[in-house]
Amino acid sequence: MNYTDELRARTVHVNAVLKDYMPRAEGFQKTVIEAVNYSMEGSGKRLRPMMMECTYQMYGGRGPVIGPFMAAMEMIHNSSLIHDDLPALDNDALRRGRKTTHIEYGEPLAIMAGDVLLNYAYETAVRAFEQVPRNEDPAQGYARVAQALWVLATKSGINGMLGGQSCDVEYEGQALTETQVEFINKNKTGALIEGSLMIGAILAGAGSDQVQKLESIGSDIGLAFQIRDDILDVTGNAQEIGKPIGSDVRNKKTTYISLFGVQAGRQRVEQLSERALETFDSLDAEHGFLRQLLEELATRRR
Ligand code: GRG
Repeated sequence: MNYTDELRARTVHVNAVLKDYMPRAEGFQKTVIEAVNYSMEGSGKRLRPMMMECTYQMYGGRGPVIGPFMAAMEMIHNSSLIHDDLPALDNDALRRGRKTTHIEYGEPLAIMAGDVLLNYAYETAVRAFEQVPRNEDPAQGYARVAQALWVLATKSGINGMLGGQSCDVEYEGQALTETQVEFINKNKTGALIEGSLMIGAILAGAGSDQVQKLESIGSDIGLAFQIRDDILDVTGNAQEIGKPIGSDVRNKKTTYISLFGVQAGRQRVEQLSERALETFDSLDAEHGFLRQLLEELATRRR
């Protein structure tokens, strides 16, 4: 299968996994669940669960234990997008080509939907304990799920996505150094990508040296991904990326692009991608599709 067909097939597969784990909209709390499902149903690229499943397969992982973690990671990512679009943060009305959750459901319910989705992610991830394969030592299977849960929680938290985003919000309107911008990008965007690559490998039983290398690949790719996002915010096509451009200038954000310009941004993305691919090639296992996916992210247009 060529890369484009495989990307399409893998996206369809991730969407099917997500559908299995989404909550049913029923009961008095039906509307907030509808808001949660609305945010998840958009045409997201599903990169994080896709990367996670790739590293799982790369180290010989088989079976359904990965499913709850794939869904949980996308839920955490989506909860962050709901909150990121709120009037108090980026104040965006469009995401993935459709109305953002607070425009569709109102601000109070969108705040709740973000919280509900963040919590539901953990309600979902713990279901992996039920999926530990019966044909291997259960203690080893449970230990892997516990370690994966720890990575999921820490990469999302104050030393990961939430830490980076908190600084992004607090420092808005201030002149920042490259080190501060890099800290924000590595955490608010890189941490979930690091976590995704690591969790797949952990659940498949890869050694800690491999998991550490995947963390460093995730860090480089995550930083490159955010710089690419900042480039698209200046040069992108709003229709193609499904959200308005110019958000960083409007919100007075210091980005790698506002510091050094688009050209330098492109060079930095290339440098980071090259380093990530070098590390990828030094791993003990191969995955042609994942390698190409990581390569394509450097030049993505949406
Ligand atoms: C309630 C969990 C929670 C979080 C609040 C707002 C916030 C904290 C964090 C925001 C972090 C953030 C939005 C970082 C930007 C990451 C980024 C580049 C997102 C776009 O990712 P894509 O391109 O989007 O993968 P799709 O739509 O394809 O999924």
